[in-house]
Parts: sequence; C-alpha cells; structure tokens
Amino acid sequence: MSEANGEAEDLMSGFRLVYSRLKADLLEDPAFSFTEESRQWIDRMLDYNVPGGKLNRGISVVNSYKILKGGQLNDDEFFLASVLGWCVEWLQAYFLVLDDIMDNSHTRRGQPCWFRLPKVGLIAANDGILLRNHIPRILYRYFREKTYYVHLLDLFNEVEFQTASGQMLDLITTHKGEEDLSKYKLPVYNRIVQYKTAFYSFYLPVACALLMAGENLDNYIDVKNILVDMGTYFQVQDDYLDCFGDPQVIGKIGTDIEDFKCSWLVVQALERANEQQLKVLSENYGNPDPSCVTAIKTIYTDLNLQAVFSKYEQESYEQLISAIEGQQSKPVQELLKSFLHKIYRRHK
Ligand code: GPP
Ligand code: MG
Ligand code: MG
Ligand code: MG
Repeated sequence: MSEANGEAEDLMSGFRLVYSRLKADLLEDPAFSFTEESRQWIDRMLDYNVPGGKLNRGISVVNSYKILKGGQLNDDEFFLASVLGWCVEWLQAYFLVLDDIMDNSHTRRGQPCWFRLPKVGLIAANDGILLRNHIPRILYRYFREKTYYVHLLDLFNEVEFQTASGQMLDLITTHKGEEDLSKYKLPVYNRIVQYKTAFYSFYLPVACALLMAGENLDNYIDVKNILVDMGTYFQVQDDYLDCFGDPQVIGKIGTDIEDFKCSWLVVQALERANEQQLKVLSENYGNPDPSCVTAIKTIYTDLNLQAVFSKYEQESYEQLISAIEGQQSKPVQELLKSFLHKIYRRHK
C-alpha cells in the first residue's frame, strides 16, 4: 500500500470512530430518557441509515480543513472537523430516508430502503425528522462556544431549505396526470439539480471547513459557484448511473424512468429524437411497466447517449479544472481538485 493510501485509510478509520461517539451521545441525550426498546430503535435506525455510504461528503470536511490549515490536524481539530463531517452525513441520511419514500425506491446502499422493512414502513417519515433534529443537538454539544456557531446553524438551515426546494421542483415536474415532456429542457434540469443536490453535497462540506478555518463565507462566492457546477456534474452522473450503472455497484435500483423524472438522459434524448422516437418517448416515459422502461432504454441506446455522456463528462472535467486553476489561492485549488478527483468518472 502506498503511503498516501495508508494515510487516507487512517483518516477514514479515525473518522468512523467519531460516529460511534456521536451515536453514544445521542443515545444518552438527557433531554429524553429512552426505554430500552426506543434506544434500540434509534441505535438500529442510525446504523442502518447513517454510516453505510461512500462518506465522501463527510470526509471532505476533514480533508478540506486539513488543506486550509496547511498541514496535519491535532486531535482536537480532527475530532471537530469529523463531527461536522458527520453532521453532513446525518443530513444526507435524513434526505435519503425521505427521498426513497417519495421516489418509491427499492434499494439503497446495497440493502432495502429503510421504509421497505416490514417493521418500519411509514415510521421512516418520523425517523427522517429525528435524523434532522439530531444535527442541531450535535452542533450544540460541540460548537456552542465557537465564534462561528451561529454561522454554522445558518449554513445548515439555508442548505436544508435549498435542498427541500430542489426536491419540490423535482417532484412537481412529475405530477401524475400532467406528464408533459415538453417542459424537460436543460435550464429546468439545471435548476432542479443545483438545488436538490449541489448545495448540500458540494458547497456544504467545504463551507463547514471554511467556517472552522475562521473564514467569512461571503468572500467565497466563486468557490461556491465552482462547487455548484461540480454538484451539477455529479447529479448528471447519478442520472446516468440510474439507467446505465450496475445496481450491484451503485447499491440502488434506478427508478427515474418509471417516476417520470426530469433526468439528464431524457433531456438529452428529447433534444435528439426524431418524430418516431419522440412518439415512443411520450407514450412510454413514466410508465412502470417493464416493457415501457425497455422501450425508453432502447431509445437512449439508439441515440448513443452513452457517448453523449462521455463527452459531457470530459468537457465538464476540463471546464472545472480551468475554473479551479483560475482561483488565486493554492490551498483552495488543491481542495477543489481533490473533491473533483473523487467523483471524476465514478461508477458508484
Ligand atoms: C438526489 O435525488 C436528491 C436528494 C437525495 C435530496 C432529497 C431531498 C429531500 C428534502 C428529501 P435522487 O432521487 O436522484 O437521488 P437517488 O438517485 O440517490 O435516489
Ligand atoms: Mg429523488
Ligand atoms: Mg431518489
Ligand atoms: Mg438518482
């Protein structure tokens, strides 16, 4: 194993340890005395939904903070950056538990969606609310004395609002009985994904690290814009993998075609389809019948959307690199590049 890999693994195992500490805190929350049964519920619910992903967002807080500090972190700095990283992962868990109900999904991170478990069902809606409410409790415990505490609270609130607004845009475009493919154009698409994905997945982790480093977020608008563009590219990959990814690798079975989603693929297909193909698209998109889904996938393949995606991926990468290299600060450049390299050409 190379030294760099070894270091990344140490960072990850240290990061994971912090999860156990936060879970233990929440299970002993003095505001609420748990019965054994309720303690077990939370314990299981957290283990099922919080730590099982790639942890890219969470670990990025630690990595970004390390780069901004220009070297190694002491134990206290590592711990606090990890706590913030886990707050981002908690937020993600909260969104995913609810998103899977709304999208009628089946699997997530290689296991059934939480609400699909017979003992859970719609209790999952309340579990989502609990996950969301854990975040300010964690922040209060570890950050209340910090000068940037209020900015952290504002940041999490703002980003949650943006994400829920994006989720609304995503959901109302798919209204049953009003399916209308003519509104699925790139500007609509970009707006949905900036709000539903980019702010919380890309801007939030870096903004957390900037606040810890004592920076004023108002001075980082360009960085924010680059991160939002990176988040858009990330959601295009998510949409591509929904159809063309291997469910064994991505850990989830795609539902975008069945759900009539304004996916990047359908937007591209609509731009390129001939009259006959447009007819097939409008007659089959949004219908969960497997033969309709196959008809849509056949059109995507006939239009060679795999190649269109590869080209988009290459061009986005190049544009992002040149925007990053236009940044004054070397640490900021390094931080943005390390984020981009984690997602470039991802398969999961
Ligand atoms: C990703 O969309 C967006 C979210 C997970 C945000 C959800 C926001 C809420 C306020 C609930 P997606 O449905 O494409 O993600 P996936 O493919 O992982 O289901
Ligand atoms: Mg969704
Ligand atoms: Mg979804
Ligand atoms: Mg998706």
